[in-house]
Amino acid sequence: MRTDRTFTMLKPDSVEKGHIGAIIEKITSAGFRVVAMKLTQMTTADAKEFYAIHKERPFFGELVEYMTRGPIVAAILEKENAVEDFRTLIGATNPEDAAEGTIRKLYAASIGENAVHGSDSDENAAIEGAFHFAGREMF
Ligand code: DAT
Ligand code: MG
Repeated sequence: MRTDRTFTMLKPDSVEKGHIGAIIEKITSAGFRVVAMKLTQMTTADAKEFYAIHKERPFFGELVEYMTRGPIVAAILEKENAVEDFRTLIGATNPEDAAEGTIRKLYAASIGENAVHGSDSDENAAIEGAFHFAGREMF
């Protein structure tokens, strides 16, 4: 069996609204194993680097403001087909388009404040996990 990893963040709105426990319950119930997890806060420089691919987009400033306004839960998750299955579990970027039962449908307020991040490829999962965690923090 192939075992893969993905990277997630429970974004500031999820932490502010007290949704950490409910969202982690959905993630572990869906078969993901927690490899690494912590409460942390991104600096402006961190958020600009993490989301550098979006730097020319009109929403970039708002995205950086939002992602740095309070703590996040960062985590690395393991499961067969982790990247794709986690994207399915969180739902579409815009919660209005997200399928029933997905994390964004349940907990996201808007496309800008959409509750959770999920890596979009195995390559980015490795880059994003290493951005937030040292090797000794992965189990
Ligand atoms: P995803 O997080 O589903 O991978 P993305 O990589 O296209 O989506 O965008 C990263 C984040 O940027 C997204 O989670 C929320 C924000 N964002 C994307 N499109 C947006 C838009 N049209 N207006 C405001 N924020 C947006
Ligand atoms: Mg993305």
